[in-house]
Amino acid sequence: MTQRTFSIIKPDATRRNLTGQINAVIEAAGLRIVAQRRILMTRAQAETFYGVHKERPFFGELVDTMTSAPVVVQVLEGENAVPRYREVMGATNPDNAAEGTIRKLFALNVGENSVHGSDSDENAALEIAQFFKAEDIVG
Ligand code: FUP
Repeated sequence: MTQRTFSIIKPDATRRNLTGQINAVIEAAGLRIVAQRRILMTRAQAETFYGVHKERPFFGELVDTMTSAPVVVQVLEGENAVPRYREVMGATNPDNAAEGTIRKLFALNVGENSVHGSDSDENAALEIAQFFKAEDIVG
């Protein structure tokens, strides 16, 4: 089934000029980038986006990190895009990420792990809607 998921290329990766290399891994995995924009997230955007983590001890640091440099927000489309992209990203902590995954290839540590990808269809729809208008997604 063709699905969409939401992706972020995070500050640690944009800072090291890895946008193109990460996009190449995404495309080689059969996912299509159907919308993409480079932005500097505001604290309010990051706090909304990571709202589920607001009680966690790392929340402040997470918001600091996500607003520290530009990010690239993306909509990816493909067969089972949500689980497929999770597979391509690898485990949250790069120490546990499988060979060939984006996080194994590029992530620095659990807090600077280069990419975000939605964990369910429901969250994908909410996350896409936070950053993109329907007419800006061209599949
Ligand atoms: P993921 O879905 O793989 O991005 O992982 P989570 O939703 O569990 O975590 C979201 C973000 O919180 C991570 F990408 C980085 C940050 N985080 C930490 O900084 N420390 C942790 O122990 C767990 C997550």
